[in-house]
Amino acid sequence: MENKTKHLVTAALPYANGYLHLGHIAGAYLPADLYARYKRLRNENIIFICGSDEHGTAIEMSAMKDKVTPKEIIDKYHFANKKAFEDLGISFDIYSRTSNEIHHKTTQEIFLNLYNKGYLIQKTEKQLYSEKDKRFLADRFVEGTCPICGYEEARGDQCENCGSNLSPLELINPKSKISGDTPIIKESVNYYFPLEKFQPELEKWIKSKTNWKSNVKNYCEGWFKTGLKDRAITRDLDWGVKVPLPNNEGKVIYVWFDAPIGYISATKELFIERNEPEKWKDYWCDTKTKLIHFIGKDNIIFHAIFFPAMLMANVGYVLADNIPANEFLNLEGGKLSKSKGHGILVKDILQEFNPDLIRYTIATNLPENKDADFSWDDFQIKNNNELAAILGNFINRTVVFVKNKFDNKIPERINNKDVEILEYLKKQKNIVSECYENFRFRDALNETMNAVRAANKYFNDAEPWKAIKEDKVKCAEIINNCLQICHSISILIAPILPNTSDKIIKILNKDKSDFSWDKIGEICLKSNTELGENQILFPQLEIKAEEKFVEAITADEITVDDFKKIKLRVAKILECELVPKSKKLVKLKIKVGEKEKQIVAGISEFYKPEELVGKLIIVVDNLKKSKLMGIESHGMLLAGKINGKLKIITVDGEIESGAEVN
Ligand code: B3M
Ligand code: ZN
Repeated sequence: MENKTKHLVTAALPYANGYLHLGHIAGAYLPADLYARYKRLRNENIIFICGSDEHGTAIEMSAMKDKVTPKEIIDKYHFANKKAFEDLGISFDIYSRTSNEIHHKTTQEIFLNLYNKGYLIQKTEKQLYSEKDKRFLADRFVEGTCPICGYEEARGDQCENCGSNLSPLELINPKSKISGDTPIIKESVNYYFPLEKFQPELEKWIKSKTNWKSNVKNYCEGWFKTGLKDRAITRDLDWGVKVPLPNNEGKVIYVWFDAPIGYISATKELFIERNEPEKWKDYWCDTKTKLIHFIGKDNIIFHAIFFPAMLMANVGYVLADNIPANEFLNLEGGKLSKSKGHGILVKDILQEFNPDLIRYTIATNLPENKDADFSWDDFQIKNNNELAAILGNFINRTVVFVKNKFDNKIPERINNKDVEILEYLKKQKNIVSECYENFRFRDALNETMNAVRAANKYFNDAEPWKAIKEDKVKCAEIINNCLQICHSISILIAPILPNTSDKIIKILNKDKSDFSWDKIGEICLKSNTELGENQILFPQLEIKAEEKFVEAITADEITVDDFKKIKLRVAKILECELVPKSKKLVKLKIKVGEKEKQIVAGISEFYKPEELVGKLIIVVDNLKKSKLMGIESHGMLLAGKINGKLKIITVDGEIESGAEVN
């Protein structure tokens, strides 16, 4: 085994039953990516692990609701989320999934190991069972009358009306949500993990972690005070990892038991891909590994208490070195979390905006110590006043100067005396490193931008536009410095702005041979090299984005009455034109019965305006007016996507515009 410290970085496995939103990114994935990229630039040994969490009742429920199989649900969201991560530049070494066979096997091995060591406790409990559905009905699969307030649609785990926590057995008139069947009470044996037994060991372990964030330690101390309780790790469900013991048909392992094991199985898979199938042990079973879990605060108990206890019981596995959990990111003041139902989806915001701008804005707003806020105004300001005005400006003014005054070639440094700015960069690099090492990513960003500010100040103070007239040798040295600084900056910003970093390297016409953290502040560019083509890194952003991407993420089931509120009508397209400067939008004039109105739709990638005129389509007629890129839209047309291609919903045959659809 290698002697060097190994960094095993994990980011929480998102459930594959919904799209990723910015709250997810701010909570776990961007900080993890910043850290991983920084470590790679230092040539440290690091692997970065993630994947989809594809089990749990939520997925089985979504499948039932949509009348599809759980497999269809997880495939849809797994691939969509994998792509969103890639497009945002989240640089996992592997993005695996817990439905993979290797994961089922690994989970079963760990479960069996605990069983064989005598850790697991069997408990017989009364549960609701539907003879019609031939299954036990877990919490969410039953509905009935709340014994506290009388609400008739209370769930098996909670009454949404009065907020009481319930167990399915307490419901009056329970009914299966699958078939409406009235369940009977039947006994079921489930296995429990003895968490209580591990409390002293866990407490001692967490006490020794003096560098953990206080929010994480406080949560844990809170749970210790209440006292840890044993936890059921099997469930009477269909979907999940099967319990690997005889006479346990119809039982699966609890999702929070299998999900963190996903980190281990994904590591195995990574090294199978790399043709070193045993190498995962170098990371998971060696004390020289630093295991770091990036998560949101709602997952602390599982990563700081439950999973470590599982690993303690298994013996031989490394425990977390740190768990830099974040708080929540709010959107324009409201919660961005999935449960609240509103947020900005990563896949949507990526359609219109530069991924580096998204990364940057989120990085400046990371909810490291308290909840933070994302707003569209801030998004625009970050682009125009920081990325364009500070970073873009420095690169551009340097490159333009070289083009105009030095024939687009890197001028020579003859005296090589003016090195103070390079010394400064070396020091600043250490300050930035310090921030990354301590998971202070907002500070890392600020200190990074301070370096770019210093670069601009150097340019201003050195006044190359004067020097070019008075002392050409001096001017050459100033500009040579500025170009070396551009190279240093491309490295320094790389964790945060990886695409921009690549662009700068291209503009400098440089290869990646000196692209590492220790080269910041060094002279790496050769004189007389011709520069590549210049480009504006951050064009001004003037889009009124406020109303754009705030979409409902998950819709709950609706009643017929809810549906009746939506007025769907047949409409005829009269005119259609592209919206200038937008990648997707078209403006349509439509006729709905006697009335004419304007709507805006994001379909220009798939239809030419002239193809649309004359078509009969279906619109939501009573949608609240909104503005898209400053243009009013008074409705929404219906369209569907298949294999990434969008198709407008049209009508079959003769039906007149204005007809109601229901
Ligand atoms: N899937 C919860 C979540 O997405 C859960 C995390 C698993 S980490 C092992 O927030
Ligand atoms: Zn109630």
